[in-house]
Amino acid sequence: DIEFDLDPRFLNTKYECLRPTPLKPKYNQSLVELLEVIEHSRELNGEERNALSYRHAIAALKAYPHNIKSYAEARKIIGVGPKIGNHIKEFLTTDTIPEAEEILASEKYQTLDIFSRVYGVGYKTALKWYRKGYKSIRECMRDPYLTHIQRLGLELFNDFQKKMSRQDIQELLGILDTIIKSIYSDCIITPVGGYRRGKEFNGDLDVVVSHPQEEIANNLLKDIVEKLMDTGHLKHKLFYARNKKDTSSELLSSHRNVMDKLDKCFCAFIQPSTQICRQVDLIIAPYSQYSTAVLGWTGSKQFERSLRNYAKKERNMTLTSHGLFLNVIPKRQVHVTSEREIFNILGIPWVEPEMRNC
Ligand code: DCP
Ligand code: MG
Repeated sequence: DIEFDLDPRFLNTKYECLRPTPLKPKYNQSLVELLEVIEHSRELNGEERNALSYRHAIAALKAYPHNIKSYAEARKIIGVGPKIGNHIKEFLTTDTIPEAEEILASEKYQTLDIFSRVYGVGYKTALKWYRKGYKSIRECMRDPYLTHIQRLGLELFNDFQKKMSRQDIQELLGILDTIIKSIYSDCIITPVGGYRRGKEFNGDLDVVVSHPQEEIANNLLKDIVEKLMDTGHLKHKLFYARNKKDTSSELLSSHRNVMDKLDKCFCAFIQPSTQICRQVDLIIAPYSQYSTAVLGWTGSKQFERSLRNYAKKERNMTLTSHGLFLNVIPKRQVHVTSEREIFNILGIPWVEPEMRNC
């Protein structure tokens, strides 16, 4: 048996949030890439449970401190069962995974992969278009039954496919900063999502905006969006939601994987220097929910999922973008003011945003 130095508390766990995961893991890269193909194909087939078990195994491999050398070693990792273990065995002997190769070569996968990248299109719509025989974005655009948002997504496809460098994002942040602070100078503007996790190239920009005065924060979305329209930066509103300001019962109702109830606008935003349309997701958080909103929107999705699961199963708490709650009757909110405080209360070692890339 091969010896390896997994710290059982922080490495070999089913909770990704307990261990640091860098953006570019040093080990097991090509294995991870092949497993990601299978995972994505499960997702495109609507096999969410199965996709999730691949995601757990992939996350564990990304954090693993050296290259896997044997089936036995792989199977010692929590999340690597016989199925995925066998794929790893295939990889160790052939340098590839036959199923992943088949998926990559299949026209169905290639087509669904493209369609599912369209804004507002999930696997179900992608599959519907595929079954109608469409092979390209151009053909989808001729579909007579498109919703408004699907048409918009298809029209914006080329622009949205272009990744943003960190410099592109800084340009957008500069504009947002100027415009938002011209409305209220003490707004707090925090870039989150992949950019905050250190990604070199990003598909969109996610920003959490807050203001110390509750009343101002409550109406901030409308003010910002109006100004962005007036200045000509905002081309289309892809998604716009303002939610009733209510008591704590509302704050608890966001479930796992369901969008939170923070005010938000997903914008198609013109980048001045390139004239490319960029997706900018604006999320408004009341000051009292600021730290949980920033934590919740920093990601990765898998990191968030594991945090919420950990809070629930190991601490009897509920963590959402709106706050941290004790699951006693009646539920009680735990007042938090920073990400670090949330990690402390949950008893999770601090993980830098750059290490939340599971
Ligand atoms: N998020 C979440 N659940 C949602 C929406 C968002 O947990 N329903 C979190 C996790 C994401 C982050 O917000 O990581 C930002 O969402 P994105 O979809 O923009 O994801 P990323 O920024 O991580 O990646 P990308 O480069 O695709 O934008
Ligand atoms: Mg993002």
